[in-house]
Amino acid sequence: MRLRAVAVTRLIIVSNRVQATSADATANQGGLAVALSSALRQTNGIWFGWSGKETETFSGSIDLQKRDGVTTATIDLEPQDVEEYYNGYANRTLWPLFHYRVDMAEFERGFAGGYERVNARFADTILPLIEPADLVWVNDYHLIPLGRELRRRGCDNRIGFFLHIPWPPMRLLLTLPSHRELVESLFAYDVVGFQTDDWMQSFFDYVRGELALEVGDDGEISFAGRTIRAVVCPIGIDVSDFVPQAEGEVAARTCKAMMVSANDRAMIIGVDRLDYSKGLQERFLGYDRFLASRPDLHEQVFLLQIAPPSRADVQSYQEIRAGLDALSGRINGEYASAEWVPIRYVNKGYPRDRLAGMYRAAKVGLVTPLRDGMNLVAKEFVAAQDPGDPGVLILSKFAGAAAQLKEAILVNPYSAEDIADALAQALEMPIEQRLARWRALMDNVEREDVLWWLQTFVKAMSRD
Ligand code: ADQ
Repeated sequence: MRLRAVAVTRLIIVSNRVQATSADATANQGGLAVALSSALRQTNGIWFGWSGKETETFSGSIDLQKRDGVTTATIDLEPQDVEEYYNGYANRTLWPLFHYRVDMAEFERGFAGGYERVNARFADTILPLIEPADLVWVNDYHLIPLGRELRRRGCDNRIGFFLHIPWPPMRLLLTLPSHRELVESLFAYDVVGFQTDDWMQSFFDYVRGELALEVGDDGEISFAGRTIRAVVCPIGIDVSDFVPQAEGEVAARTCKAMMVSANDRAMIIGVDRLDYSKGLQERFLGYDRFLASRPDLHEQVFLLQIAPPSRADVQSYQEIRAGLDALSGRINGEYASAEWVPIRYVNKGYPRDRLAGMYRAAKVGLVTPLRDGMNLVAKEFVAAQDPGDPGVLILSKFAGAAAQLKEAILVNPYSAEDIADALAQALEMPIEQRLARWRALMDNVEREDVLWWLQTFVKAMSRD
């Protein structure tokens, strides 16, 4: 990806994990890693974060590397840090709560303590790397208090924070024992970015309702002597990299192989990290309902669900995996014939070029998270389509991407009937309508790509 005159100032990007990806990397890493490594390629910045490795005793020693045009700086964490900060507060407290799953959120003081400790460790380690003119960009829910920790250590650079996941409604956030401290720590930043206006409005509800603050026309909010600006800045994909991959040789071979194996059946594709927020069980139940209501289409369609396991150390993720194994087995057992299996359920990741070929071979992209900050799979599906014969995107109303991708068939992912109806509509959609919808979707995916996201956020951060 070429960066058109973007950051004049050096960028220091901080996120939990640092995974500079080469274009052909298998991406069972999240969308954040994919997007940031694309964005940082050919810039002169540093990407700082946890190496993913553990060490007996925290030393703060930094592993500095230059890979694929991106300088990365990583640190190892102690096992207790990983348990309390990463598996604990980030993945068992904030992730479920911010995806509206209070029922799954675990509130443990030990987790909160580990979260504060690791954020302080990040600040200690990163501070010597920061030069006076640098822009510091902190990413995601793992690191909300990092800006405050940096300020406490005397950092007066411009610091921005971007939240990749939803911001929860005020009444849900109130269930977090330290909600106020968490929100107040955001006021250490200069700019706070959200994927959609919906998430930003939930944040405003909290600062108005709980902190009794006013929100200015420009999203400005003042508290304890500091003023932050909240902005909406939806993340996109690296179109200039992904479209050529979708049109490349590997994708063409993969697409052809899929077509042969599909044997004239229409393929519906789902690609998600195995996570309860992605609505996989509800999706399978919607497909089950579709099969029940349309016996005429049996043997003519199949669902390819690709779902590489993630966060396998967390029990709820083990449970969802077991649940999906059982459900796909039940549906296949009920409908399969000697020649046809209705669900092909694959628990592994694929290189991006092969993934692009699979998207292209599909007639329907089924993207139905129960709640998602954005969802990059929806955008990748659109970008990978054959412009002369595009597939149809079915998208959850509750994905951030729905605010941009309005020409998709938008569904309520909790409703099996909604999903079943949308599948029938997508599979029977006339070519003219498919073309018109795809063109409008692709215009958006091309216009608001990852470069646009990077430039828009950096511009907001640079503004005095
Ligand atoms: P994620 O929850 O990880 O990201 P998403 O945006 O869909 O979700 O990104 C997933 C990425 O992983 C995509 O690029 C996809 O291609 C890749 N991927 C998934 N399964 C794969 C497989 N089997 N093989 C290869 N690649 C696979 C978080 C938030 C999202 C937000 C992003 C970016 O939860 O809402 O869109 O960050 O901000």
